[in-house]
Amino acid sequence: MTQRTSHAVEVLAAVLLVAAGSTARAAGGTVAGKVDVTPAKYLAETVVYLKGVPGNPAPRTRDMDQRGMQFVPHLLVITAGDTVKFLNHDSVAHNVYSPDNEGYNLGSFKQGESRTYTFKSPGLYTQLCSIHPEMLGYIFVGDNPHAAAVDAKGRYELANVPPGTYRLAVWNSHLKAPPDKSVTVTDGKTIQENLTLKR
Ligand SMILES: [Cu+2]
Repeated sequence: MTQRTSHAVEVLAAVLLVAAGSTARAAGGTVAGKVDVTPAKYLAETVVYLKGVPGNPAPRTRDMDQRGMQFVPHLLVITAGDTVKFLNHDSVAHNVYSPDNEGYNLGSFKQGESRTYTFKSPGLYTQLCSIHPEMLGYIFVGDNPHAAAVDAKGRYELANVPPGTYRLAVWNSHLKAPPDKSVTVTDGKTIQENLTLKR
């Protein structure tokens, strides 16, 4: 083997090792289950998330629309570092602000315009419009990407979680969260964890 070919083989081997490593990390395990919410009218405002999952996810941009005098989606789940692009599809001007955590006020803007905000800190941000006090949305900012709103039946799934032991937590707009649960995630396995939220 020439020196040159040998170098090419080494580079290829290194690339394959990195690829294998990232595949293993991407696989991970899954935590899934159902959240039982009483009263059921608050079900849609429920987020299940894992605390302290390591990683350095690439920032993303997600949309929150203002349409029909509502924030759409009503609840948006993102990760710290992500940007939200606020749109306006109504014929009236809307304002975008939140008094929570570090707070923001993106001013008022007309149909077809948009504003962006990058969320640096994890937490729950009530999303309000100063022009229309009846408008209310929620932006849940996780400290890692393993957070999800429940579906219409209360089910959730947190996939591709790197192996480890974490605290499973739940947030709801009106109901007190039960104590966190400790969960141990292993590669290729799904853990079932059902949760109950009551007044
Ligand atoms: Cu408005």
